[in-house]
Amino acid sequence: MVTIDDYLEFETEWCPGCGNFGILKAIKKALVNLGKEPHEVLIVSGIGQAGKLPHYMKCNTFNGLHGRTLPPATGAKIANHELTVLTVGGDGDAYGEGGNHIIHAIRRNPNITAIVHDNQIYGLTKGQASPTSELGMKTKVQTHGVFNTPLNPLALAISLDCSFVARGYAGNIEHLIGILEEAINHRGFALVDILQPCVSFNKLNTFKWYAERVYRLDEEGYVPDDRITAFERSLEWGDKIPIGVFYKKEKPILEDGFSILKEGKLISRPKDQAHIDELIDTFM
Ligand SMILES: Cc1ncc(C[n+]2csc(CCOP(=O)(O)OP(=O)(O)O)c2C)c(N)n1
Ligand code: SF4
Repeated sequence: MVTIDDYLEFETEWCPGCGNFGILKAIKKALVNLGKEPHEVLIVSGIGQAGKLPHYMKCNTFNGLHGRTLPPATGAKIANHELTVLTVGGDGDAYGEGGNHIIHAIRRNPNITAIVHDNQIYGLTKGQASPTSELGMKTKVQTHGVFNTPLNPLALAISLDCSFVARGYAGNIEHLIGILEEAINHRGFALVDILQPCVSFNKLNTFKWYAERVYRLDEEGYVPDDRITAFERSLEWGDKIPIGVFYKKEKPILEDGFSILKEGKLISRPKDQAHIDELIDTFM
């Protein structure tokens, strides 16, 4: 039986107290609770502090370009649709540099879980504003305060009828584990935006700030099956910040469109090297 030790512990380069530690623990625990062995899992990351996460656990990993987690993750899922595929990245990676990709991944609906460490700042590059930074937040670059409207990832995803939309909080690991389990089990594209305090560069959205505001949707009897209600809830931000599953819907996934996958994994099919060489030659 798989245990958390199978995913191994590594020394990290994260700052002490960073919200990323809680997310790493929750991802490992969710995978163990679902009985997933490391060889059955692929984690694709981009660049950033969040993008380092796959370096700190043993499983299949791919660390690609900033903002470009979803194209290789989608390719890998098509090549081996039996893999459990997760992507991880920061809010800059997912919604800034990768903003185009997330929109089209939602439309395609591959069976992938996209995990976003949303610290509302560019952490690795030492604290510039990101797409989710609050209006007025001052940084070393935005010295007069952020004046671009923050992107609301949940509202965006729900407006595009994303098949699973949730928000977790790195300060409530038990709750986050449950959300991740549900997201990974969901058949379709699942966006899990996680409030992740960056203790070094975001002095506004701290653990204390969140602890005073975050509340659980499930404790209010919320049912995540209505798109309009979900959209309304996604706009709630300020004195009260909801966490949990906002919206869930069953719909056809990208893999359903490839009938050849019913015959088994593409990677298990016999390879015709002469045909591959012929194809490569067409690019020369
Ligand atoms: C295309 C591209 N643009 C910019 C950079 C420089 N860069 C590397 S990490 C980073 C910010 C990362 O912020 P975020 O994605 O929010 O992750 P965090 O470090 O906060 O976890 C930037 C701008 C890059 N590597 N590639
Ligand atoms: S800079 Fe921020 S996000 Fe990066 S490791 Fe430190 S606390 Fe975490």
